[in-house]
Amino acid sequence: DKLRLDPPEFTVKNYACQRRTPLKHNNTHLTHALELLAESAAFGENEGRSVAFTRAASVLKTLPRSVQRIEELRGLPCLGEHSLRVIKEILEYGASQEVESTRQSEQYQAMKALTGIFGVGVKTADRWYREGVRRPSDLMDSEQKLNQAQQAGLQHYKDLNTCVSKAEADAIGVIVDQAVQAVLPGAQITLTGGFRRGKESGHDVDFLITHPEEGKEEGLMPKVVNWLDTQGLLLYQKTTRNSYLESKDGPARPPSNMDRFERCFSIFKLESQSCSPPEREKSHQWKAVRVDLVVSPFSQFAFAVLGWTGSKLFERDLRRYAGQVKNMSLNSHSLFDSHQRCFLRATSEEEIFSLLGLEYIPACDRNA
Ligand code: 8DG
Ligand code: MN
Ligand code: MN
Repeated sequence: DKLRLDPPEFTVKNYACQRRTPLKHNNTHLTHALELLAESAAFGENEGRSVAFTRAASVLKTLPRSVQRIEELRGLPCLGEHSLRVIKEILEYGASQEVESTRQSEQYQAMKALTGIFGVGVKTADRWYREGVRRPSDLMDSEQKLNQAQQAGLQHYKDLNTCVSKAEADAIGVIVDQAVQAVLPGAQITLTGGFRRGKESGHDVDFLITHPEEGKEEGLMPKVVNWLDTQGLLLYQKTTRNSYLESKDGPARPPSNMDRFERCFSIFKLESQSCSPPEREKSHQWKAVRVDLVVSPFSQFAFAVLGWTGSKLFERDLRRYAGQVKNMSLNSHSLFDSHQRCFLRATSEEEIFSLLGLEYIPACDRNA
């Protein structure tokens, strides 16, 4: 028929790292629905299904205008039968029954609330759910054993579930820079994560720390953390040391896609910035804010920035592209060419994209 002969409405590349995904797009009503299904699948520990919905949403984020008819999606990658059915229903009726019933379900709501506690993952939340826990407040007077992270998460539940603004992220940046300069002059900090991609708010603030003289950064994290702690700026912190092993031929490859930098998961006590006096009296004068700190050797800095800027799907596809298309292995430390059997050095993100044969995608267009 005639429709079949028309050229596709849109063309979209397969991997998220091959396309530009800006922060603002034209299909939020569809992407929110698909992302809710992705979240629900993750709660059910069905990662494959979760990634499939996330990919479908991500493809819609790259389209230059809002989708009106399902036919316009013909030929697009990553849109499976299930995603298409949901999209079609929303286009025709304004909502999807599956999405709405998931949103209303006791299990989804409980899992959302419980995994919203810092330190609580899907496995723990699911176990609690099966034992009858529904809300964070159910944990306060229960027998459930909580580790230190979870105790802090419960204590600061409200603050940690309030978005962090860019202004708050910048204020934290000033503090982190002070701490870093105090213990290692000349060290450099870089804002990574969602804020580097141009987000105006986020669930935490991510920083990467390095020093232009290789080796100077060793053992830096405990000193920074100690400085912050002494100033009374930390409500919680867990530091893990660098477990990255150097071998003769270059850096050894970590076994998983978890990286091996010195890092710190923390909760900052951020003094209120500019609340008007009456507002200050109502509530406490500080806010608990999640902050991730990572220390990278200078030689790995470009890989670390690329790896910690996200989005998560963008990172996943960068690695998948490197492996499947280029026979290379990419992580936050290095790029290994399996064919030439050697590490490829790079000192900028641009260089890494180029080594992968990819067009450079700036951070603001990595919101896949
Ligand atoms: P948000 O905080 O505003 O919600 O968004 P985000 O900044 O994009 O999310 P994030 O959870 O803070 O993660 C930021 C980036 O950090 C993301 O691209 C994934 C990356 N990241 C982790 N954990 C690890 C890890 O263990 N290794 C590596 N290489 N990257 C990680 O979150
Ligand atoms: Mn973040
Ligand atoms: Mn983070």
